[in-house]
Amino acid sequence: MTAKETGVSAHLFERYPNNPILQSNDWPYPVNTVFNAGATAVDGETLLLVRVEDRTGMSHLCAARSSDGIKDWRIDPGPTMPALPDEYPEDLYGIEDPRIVWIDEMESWSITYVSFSHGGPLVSLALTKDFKTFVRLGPVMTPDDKDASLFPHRIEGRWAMIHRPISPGGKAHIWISYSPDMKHWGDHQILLRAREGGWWDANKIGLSPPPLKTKEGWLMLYHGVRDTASGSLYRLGLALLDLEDPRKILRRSDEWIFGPYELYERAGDVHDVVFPCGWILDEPIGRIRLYYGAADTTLALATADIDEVLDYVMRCPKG
Ligand code: BMA
Repeated sequence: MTAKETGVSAHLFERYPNNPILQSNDWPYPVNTVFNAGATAVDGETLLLVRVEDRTGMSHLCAARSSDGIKDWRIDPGPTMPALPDEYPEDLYGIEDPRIVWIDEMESWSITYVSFSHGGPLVSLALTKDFKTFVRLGPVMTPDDKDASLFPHRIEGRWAMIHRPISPGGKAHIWISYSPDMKHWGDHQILLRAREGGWWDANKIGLSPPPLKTKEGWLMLYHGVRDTASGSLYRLGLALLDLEDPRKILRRSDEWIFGPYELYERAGDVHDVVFPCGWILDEPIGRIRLYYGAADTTLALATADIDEVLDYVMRCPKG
């Protein structure tokens, strides 16, 4: 497929030909849609924590496991991580869009997710050792805030979190904040600004999957939301952050590198959305598996060669 056919200049990510890989009729219980999954490797298998929207319109998270990360998914028989509004009032209208990061120091995975509270969407944090029981640390960012992920280790002694608050007037930049204990967050600052005017990523951007540590820096895939006459258009771009100090942006792609093109990305409950929350690097073959929600309806997979992605981002303008 040429670049022209996919509508992007950098043909880095290749769609799995049998997309979507998971859809609502694969689920062991009645649901509306399955999309926006966090991803990680557990005991040599791929685990996806899938956002499942039920038939009330609210979402919970459900684990799906597969040995090749593509097919033969074993899906938990019920919600793995339900919203628990009686204990956690911030979960009132459901929980959404998890990002999963293995934290060596805690010997646990962190899950940053959106709790849809009475006051709007906010960022909550949980830890798990097995994706069966979860230690819920509660809200860590106030509304409106989404698209959050921890870094896998402390940076100069502090935990760091990328997230996306919305400013009055609807501008949404990507921020970074720090914490000594994962509970109290401060030292908030803008990490990556939404561009302005006609850019594909003007006015509203957000982190997609967690930052990926590479030899060149933290690789960041982010979404840009274009406001068009027919609604929002979600596309993806790349940035590279300094390994020692991720507040330094080393590179940023001018062009989007992936966007809605196939019918399952263009049509669904929300049209023209590609929304990844997880990626896994298969180290031995040097390929990234990117899991993304397609049109807020199904879950799809695209893969890329990590060296090609890094070559591309290193040729992008300085951030
Ligand atoms: C964003 C998030 C995502 C969703 C996207 C498109 O704000 O809420 O969960 O996929 O909108 O609807």
